[in-house]
Amino acid sequence: MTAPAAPRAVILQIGPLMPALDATLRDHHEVLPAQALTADAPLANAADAARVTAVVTSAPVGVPAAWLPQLPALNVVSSFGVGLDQLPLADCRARGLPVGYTPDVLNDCVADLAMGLLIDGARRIAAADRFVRRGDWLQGRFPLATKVSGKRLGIVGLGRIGQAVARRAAGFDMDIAYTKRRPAEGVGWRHEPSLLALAQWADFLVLTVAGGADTRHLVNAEVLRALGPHGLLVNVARGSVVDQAALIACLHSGELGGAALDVFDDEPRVPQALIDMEQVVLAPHMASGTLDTRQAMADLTLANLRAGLAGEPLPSPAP
Ligand code: 8YV
Repeated sequence: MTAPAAPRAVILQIGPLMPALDATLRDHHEVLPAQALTADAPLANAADAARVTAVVTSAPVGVPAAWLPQLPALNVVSSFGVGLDQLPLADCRARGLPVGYTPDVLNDCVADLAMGLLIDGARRIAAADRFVRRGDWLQGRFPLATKVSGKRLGIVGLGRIGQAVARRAAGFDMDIAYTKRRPAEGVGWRHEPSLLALAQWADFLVLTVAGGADTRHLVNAEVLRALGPHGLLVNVARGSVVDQAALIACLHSGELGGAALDVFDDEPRVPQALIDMEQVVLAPHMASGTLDTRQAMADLTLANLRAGLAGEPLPSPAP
């Protein structure tokens, strides 16, 4: 880790982090592990919970709001990742508790993977790899795929990651439009207020919008049907943004052409129906998963932790 270590603290670590970050935390602090997804209380021992001065977690795991009252000595929550949907921000704010997260440093890698998934979904690279490995090439040709360059790309949520996707897509001569509550400032791409209209127009629909209650099942059966039998859905946002049952039904019926997914409803469980479909590309929530980016995320997680423990403003506070 290049970031300096925080003063020694009692850290509640929720879920595993990257091994180097785990090790740095253990080297410099007393670390008490907890499992956000299974426990009602952060720790079996309430006396231990009362000693916790910092929580370190990751974006997909977050912090259960019900745990906060059980952690009276807490000074800071530091989350590894950009997503805020699993963090009890309002409760933390009410308590004056700083929350750190790691935006920006992952924009490139998430956008790179979005483009990779898009190209794979259209050109069927993973399916072609399976075709060659099975020896099917000896029997005949691989089916023709869908052209990528010059197509219509719809982006749902033109935040920092969405804009990085758009810049990459411009290199593929794509016609780019996006949906967002208000037009993004300083960008030349077309704003389309209606998601349904965007899906109807687009060949490829890429989701980069934040997760959470506001966007839950934003992409429903109607939107998927609008994208249509030749359309491709790419999701690097959150599983919750898509109605997964509707997605499976539309792929089955052929009302939607294909999907390339990095995120799911109940990770790491992926429905067998998706696994069984050749027109679906599957990835294990790995969009930010490069050594370079995860290192930068770890550094920022530690920097936020250190500042919070020292009572200083966080370098990257959650909004
Ligand atoms: C995870 C993510 O943080 O940043 C986010 O919101 O979902 C990811 O970058 C990463 O997969 C570690 O769990």
